[in-house]
Amino acid sequence: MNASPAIQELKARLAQATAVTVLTGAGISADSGVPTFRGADGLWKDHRPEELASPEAFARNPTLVWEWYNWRRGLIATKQPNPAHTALVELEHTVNDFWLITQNVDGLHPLAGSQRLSEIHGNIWKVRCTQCERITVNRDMPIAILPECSTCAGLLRPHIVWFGESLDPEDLQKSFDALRKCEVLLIIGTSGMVYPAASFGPIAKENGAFVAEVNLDPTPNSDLVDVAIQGHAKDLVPQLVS
Ligand code: BV8
Ligand code: ZN
Repeated sequence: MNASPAIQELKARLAQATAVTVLTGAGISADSGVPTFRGADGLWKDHRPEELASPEAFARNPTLVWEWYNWRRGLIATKQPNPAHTALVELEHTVNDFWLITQNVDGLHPLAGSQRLSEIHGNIWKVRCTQCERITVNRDMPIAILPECSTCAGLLRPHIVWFGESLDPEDLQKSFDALRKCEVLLIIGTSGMVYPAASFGPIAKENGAFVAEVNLDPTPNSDLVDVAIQGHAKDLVPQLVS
């Protein structure tokens, strides 16, 4: 089908860019069957995000928080990357200076083969000891509740950035570098509500990047971007990259 002028322009810019940064959110995994956070089938529908994804919730009731993460790990374990994830791996191999910033904790980008990426909100398959801070990959399904560190017997928590917690300074630095130097920033499948990721579009814009958005719906970013393309990421992203 002949692509719209917006898709053609974005495709051309991606083809000639030497530095491209991509920011993804839950929408890119929706086509893999992973529920989004704030959509109709939202993961949060029976829980408010702050209710469970916060250090206070974990301190108050670690068992409930681990039960919720076990449910999510079980769900995500059955999901595969979709053509949008795969297209970003292709883009990573063709663009000279590429960086992927994802807010997703589902691990589908690394599973698809993305290597030049920052998982700025962590990864649901990683756990961190609350005592000795050791980070390990744990794919137990389900994880034993309450999980203990094999080194110091401390309580393990998901290695995920909860609301009210700061992001890893290294991830932030890497993200800011990528936002400053990119010629094109492609924002895919995020509602643009959660900070600091919500400020990444404006930062790239300030630095002169061509900013584009792929989303089912308009978002707070839509007024800012140079091109907003509406539709499913699994259909649109491969068109932009091929
Ligand atoms: C921090 C891990 C400093 C948990 C997550 C008031 C004002 C401003 C900021 C704040 C405030 N109050 C508090 C804050 C700070 C807070 C924040 O931003 N709150 C928001 C809610 C207002 N941020 C923080 O706390 C961050 N830390 O700021 O540190 C600090 C330190 C101390 C005290 C204060 C501040 C930490 C944020 C990280 C939180 N952790 N996840 C877990 O997953 O278990 S965030 C969570 O939301 C996920 O990571 C998710 O990725 C992220 C963003 O959501 P989206 O990815 O955008 O998903 P969503 O469902 O919202 O949207 C999906 C989109 O896809 C939609 O637009 C939809 O249309 C589209 N879509 C759907 N299907 C498709 C599609 N698009 C294309 N194709 C499709 N098929
Ligand atoms: Zn430990």
